[in-house]
Amino acid sequence: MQTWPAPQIPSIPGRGGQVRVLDSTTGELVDASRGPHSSLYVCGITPYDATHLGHAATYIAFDLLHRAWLDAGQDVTFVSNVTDVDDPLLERATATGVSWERLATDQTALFAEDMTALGVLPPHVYLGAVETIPRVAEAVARLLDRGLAYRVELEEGAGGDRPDLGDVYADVSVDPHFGSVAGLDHDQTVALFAERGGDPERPGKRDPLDPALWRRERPGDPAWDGGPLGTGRPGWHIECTIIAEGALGGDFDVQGGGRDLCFPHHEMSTAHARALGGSGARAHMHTGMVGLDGAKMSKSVGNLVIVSTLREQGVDPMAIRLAVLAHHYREDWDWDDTVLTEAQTRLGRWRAAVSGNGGPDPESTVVAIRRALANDLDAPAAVRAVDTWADDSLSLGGDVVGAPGVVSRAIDALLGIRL
Ligand code: 5CA
Ligand code: ZN
Repeated sequence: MQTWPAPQIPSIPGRGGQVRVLDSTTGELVDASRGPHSSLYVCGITPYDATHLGHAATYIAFDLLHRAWLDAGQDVTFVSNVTDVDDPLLERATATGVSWERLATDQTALFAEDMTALGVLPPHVYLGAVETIPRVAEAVARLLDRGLAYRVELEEGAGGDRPDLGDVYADVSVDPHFGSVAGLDHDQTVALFAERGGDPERPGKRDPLDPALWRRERPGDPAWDGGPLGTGRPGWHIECTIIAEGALGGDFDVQGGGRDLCFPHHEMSTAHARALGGSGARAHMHTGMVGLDGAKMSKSVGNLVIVSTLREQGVDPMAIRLAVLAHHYREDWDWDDTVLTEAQTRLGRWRAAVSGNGGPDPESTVVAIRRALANDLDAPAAVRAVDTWADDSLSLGGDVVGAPGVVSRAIDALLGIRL
C-alpha cells in the first residue's frame, strides 16, 4: 500500500522529555515507550467513504505522539493498515454499483490526500488487508493446528468446491487474559460485539464472543486461496494482529484507535497476538468520539463532516487541524461552525504574531508546549501556551531577534501546524 509524502520536520533547540500517556486498559498514565526505539500501531481506515472529522481527529492524536517521540530523540516505527476488504465495504460497493476494489482504491487515495493536507506523518509500514491474506491464512492454520481455533459448519451453498471446510473461529476460552484490554463485563461485551461487526448468534460457536478468523467463500463475495483453510477471506481482528506483529514483533509499545475499537477489535487482536506467542501492545490508547449534532460521526449513520469537502470549500487544512487540537484527544466533542471559526481566528493571530523579526522570548513557550504534550498529549494546553506567546507578541511586541522563527518551527515540529 502506498503511503503519502512525509512533511519536513524543522529542528528546534533542546529536546522533549519522556511522553506519558493514559493506558486505557489500566486507566493509568504510563511511559509510552521504553526507548530508544518506539513502536506504534494505529488502526487505519476501512475505505468505503471519505475521511470525516472523527477519523482526522484520531489520526492527528497519534501524530502528536509520533512527533513528541521524535522530539524526545526516539527512533520511531509507525505502522498502520487499510481494511480494504470487509463487510461494510462490500455492502457499500453493492449499494452504489461500483466494484469494491474501485471503491477501496479511490477512498484510500483520498485519505492519503487528506492526511497530507493535515500534516500527518506517514506510516513507515502501511499494509492493506488484501495484500496480507497469505500471512493471515498461514497464521490461522497454525492456530487451528494448535487447537486454539476451530471450524464452524457452513450453511447450504457456502464454501465453493470445499463446503466441508467450515469458517474458522478463535476460541476465547483458551485465553486466561481475555477481557484484559477493555475490562467489561460479559453482558456489555456481547452487546458491543453484536453492534460492532461480531456475530454472537452464529450457531455452532463455542462462545458467543468467539471472533471469526477465516470466513469461507460465499456466493458473490470475493475469496482468496487459504491453503488448508479453503477459499475465503480473513476476519478483521487477525489482520491487525498479523500486520502489527510482522512489522513490530510480538511485543510493541502502543496500539491505538478510536474508543469504538477498544472492544471488540483491540481485545480480540491482542488475544490473537497472545495465541500466536506474542503479547501485543504494552499500552492501548483510545481517542474520544467526534460527533455532529450530539451523535457520533459515523459512516454508517451518515452524519459526517468530510475533510475533503471542507478543503474543496477553501478551508485551510491547518485550521481544521487546529480545530482538532483545541480538544484533548480523549474528549468526546461535537464539530460545529464555531469550532472551525475559532480555529481560523486563532490561526490568523498566530500567523500575525510570527510575521515580524522579533518577539517575546520563545524559550518558556517551547518548554510549555513540550511539557503539555509529554503529559498525555495535552494539545489544548500546548495551544494555550502558543496563544499566550502570540497575545504578548501582538500586544507588547518583544525584542528577542528570531523568536517568531523559533515559535513557528516549534509549532510546526510539535503540533504539525505550518504557519
Ligand atoms: N479499519 C478499521 C480499523 S482496523 C476501522 O475502524 N476503520 S474506520 O474507518 O471505521 O475508522 C478509522 C479510525 O477512525 C478508527 O480508529 C476509528 O476508531 C476512528 N473513528 C471512527 N469514527 C470516529 C469518530 N466519530 N470520532 C473519532 N474517531 C473515529
Ligand atoms: Zn485495526
